Amino acid sequence: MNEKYKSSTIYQIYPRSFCDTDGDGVGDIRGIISKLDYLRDLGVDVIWLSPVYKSPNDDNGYDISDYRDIQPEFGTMADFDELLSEAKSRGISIIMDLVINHTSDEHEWFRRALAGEEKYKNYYVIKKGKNGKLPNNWGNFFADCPWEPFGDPKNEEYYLHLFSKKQPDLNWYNPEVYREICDIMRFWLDKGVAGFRCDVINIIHKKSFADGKKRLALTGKEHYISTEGTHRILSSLRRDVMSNYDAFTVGETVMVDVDMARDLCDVSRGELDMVFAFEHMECDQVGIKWFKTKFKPQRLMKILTKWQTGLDWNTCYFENHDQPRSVTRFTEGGKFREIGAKMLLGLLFSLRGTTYVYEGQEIGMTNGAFDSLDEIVDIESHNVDKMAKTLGIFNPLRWKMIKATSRDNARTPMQWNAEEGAGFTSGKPWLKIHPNYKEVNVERDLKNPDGVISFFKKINSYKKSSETLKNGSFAEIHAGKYVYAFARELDGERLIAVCNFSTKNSKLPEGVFGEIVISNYNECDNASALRPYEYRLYKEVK
Ligand code: TEU
Repeated sequence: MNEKYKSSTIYQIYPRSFCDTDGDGVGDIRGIISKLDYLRDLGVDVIWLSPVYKSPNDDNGYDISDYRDIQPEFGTMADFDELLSEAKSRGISIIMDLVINHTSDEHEWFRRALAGEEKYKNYYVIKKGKNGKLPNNWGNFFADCPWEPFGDPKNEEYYLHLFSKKQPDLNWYNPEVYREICDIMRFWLDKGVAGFRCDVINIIHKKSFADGKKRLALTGKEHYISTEGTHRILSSLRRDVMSNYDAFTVGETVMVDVDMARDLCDVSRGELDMVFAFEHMECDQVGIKWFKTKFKPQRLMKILTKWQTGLDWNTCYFENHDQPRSVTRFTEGGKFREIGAKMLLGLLFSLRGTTYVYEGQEIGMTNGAFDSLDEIVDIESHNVDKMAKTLGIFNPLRWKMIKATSRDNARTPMQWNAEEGAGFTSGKPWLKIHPNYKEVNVERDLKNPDGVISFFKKINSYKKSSETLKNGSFAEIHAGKYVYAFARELDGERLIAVCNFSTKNSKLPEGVFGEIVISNYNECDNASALRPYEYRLYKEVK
């Protein structure tokens, strides 16, 4: 991978929620174009664009019905081309979301399969039921049954869908599928995109369809997580496609441990360039993500250290379109919202790896303010509610679970200013705008020299200019109940990052010293106490 991508600051845009220019309540490509100067000023090098392809929107674009066309709500291919060239002229590259575990059931391949064309039937995973029963006992990511009757129920055939029933899984045993996907990748790379974020990429190849070991969630996963078949496909994609372009891949790899992640992005194996792992996103859950427990900073620290020391190159992220907002999740918020958001950014940029931020994180946007399930759009949340109901869980508890964890928490429209519609839309927004937009918005934050954006720019440009922060080694110094400190070292230069996850002062741990080069408090002092949510970056003075 070209080194420039490794040290890029990558900004994820969820197009539906970013900026709407035609008043239909849904963000669009022209909206993104209108914010390119803003992104350049933040110091963004690469945009990861969540899906903009044609889609019936069962899963907000992660169900693609045409990989070579643009969703009309978002604009046209001409708009996309303009986005690419306008971004390029500002030094910004774009990576696309590559969703190839499944297509939409409205994709032409699936339609032709349903119409009886054998060729296309073989593009999908279609299995016979067993004596009136489903093909196997597997579970589904969206709290559904993963098998749906295919065509005439008399045939007792079912298609596999690990996500919604409008997202049939592709059959990666079929070389035609491989060829089609290679062509799709070349189509976008030839246009000039800088690569792909590969959706649930480590589950595409299923090594068997036998019953799985019974589990609370995702029974059967041992048959498809990071299989040898997936490894083979990934190295072929590199050889046949990626190696011909100046581009990179980042895989969304679910349920991986450090060893699996290492194999999936090992340079000598030549598969992915980097991976998103999830263990740190699970630090506040018991078993499954819907069972949240009180956030204990030390658990997060331990997991971060484990990955920083176990994997040579990490992706560093605290947010994306599937996760609750980090400032709500990892800080007390309220009066600590801004300082907490800055501390989390300080920590994020101090870690070793490529930094990924999600739209709104640069102003400390919070979880959505939803009052009931009626305000939630996300299919996963609705399915979970249904399943929990059938298990006899009462509504107050169901709603508590969904409110804390729903993916819509991160999908509320971007808050640009204090006007009605938050500067996101002049129409009716597709998802409720957080009522705090009057205080939490880009325009207001930009005016404040101590705003979150100003700190974002500071730490981002420091990282870009510091070889030590970019490439230095990582060593934990302290991981206490509230305070985390670690060193980054290169060619004799030593930087120490320290942060306090408490609403109270905490003692500065031993081994943290030097000259403060960045802090999220206005007046840096070298006192032995860290203030609430204080972050400091020290440079050792020789
Ligand atoms: O997500 C895959 C995934 O496993 C989870 O992060 C998912 O969001 C869910 O919470 C599982 O419980 C990717 C995309 O990021 C997500 O938006 C899509 O819905 C999904 O794949 C299917 O394409």
